[in-house]
Amino acid sequence: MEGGGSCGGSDGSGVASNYGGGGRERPNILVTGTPGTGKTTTCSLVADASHLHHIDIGKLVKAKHLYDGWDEEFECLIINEELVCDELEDMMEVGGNIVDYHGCDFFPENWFDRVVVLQTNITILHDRLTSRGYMGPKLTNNIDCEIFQVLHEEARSSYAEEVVLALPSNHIEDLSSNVRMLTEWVDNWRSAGS
Ligand code: DAT
Repeated sequence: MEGGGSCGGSDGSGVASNYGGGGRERPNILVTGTPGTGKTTTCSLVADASHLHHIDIGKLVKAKHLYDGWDEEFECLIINEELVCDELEDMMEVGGNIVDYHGCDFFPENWFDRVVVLQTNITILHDRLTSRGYMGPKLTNNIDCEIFQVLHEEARSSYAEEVVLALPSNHIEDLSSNVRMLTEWVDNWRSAGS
């Protein structure tokens, strides 16, 4: 992966287990997955439909200089995870955020009520990444990341099983159904205390 399965979740639909903690009035969602799987596209549509605040960690890191340097091999910024978490803390406490990043093991577990892992067929992902100009180690590393389901494993080892949901993101129909399902989940979400 740059810098750094099947449906999880309690019922696979993502709609049943929508009671969260943390005292938030609105849920926080993390959308993760290998670069090119559709995180930004999905987050931006869900954010519009559900009135969530879309936080693109890559953009935030650049804008606020939350990095330690540049990785020459993978041609990406080396993010400072502690600075990123400090930057996000207050917003995450309030809730109503959809966070978009190709990593998930350094955020506090209790920040998220749902962790979505997008997954893309290797041939499709290869086409998306090459058309983005990826080549060499950056391309191979990202493809390997998807083949070995690195983000799904990372999510499963960092968050409770019922919070993690893997979703296919190959075709436009997947995009529509993922956005619809997540929007419905947000609409039905109630904090555990209410
Ligand atoms: P990411 O943020 O994970 O890097 P992206 O949202 O930028 O990915 O999407 C990469 C490209 O793939 C972009 O051209 C939009 C397209 N795309 C994303 N999800 C898709 C889907 N489910 N069906 C078809 N195209 C999709």
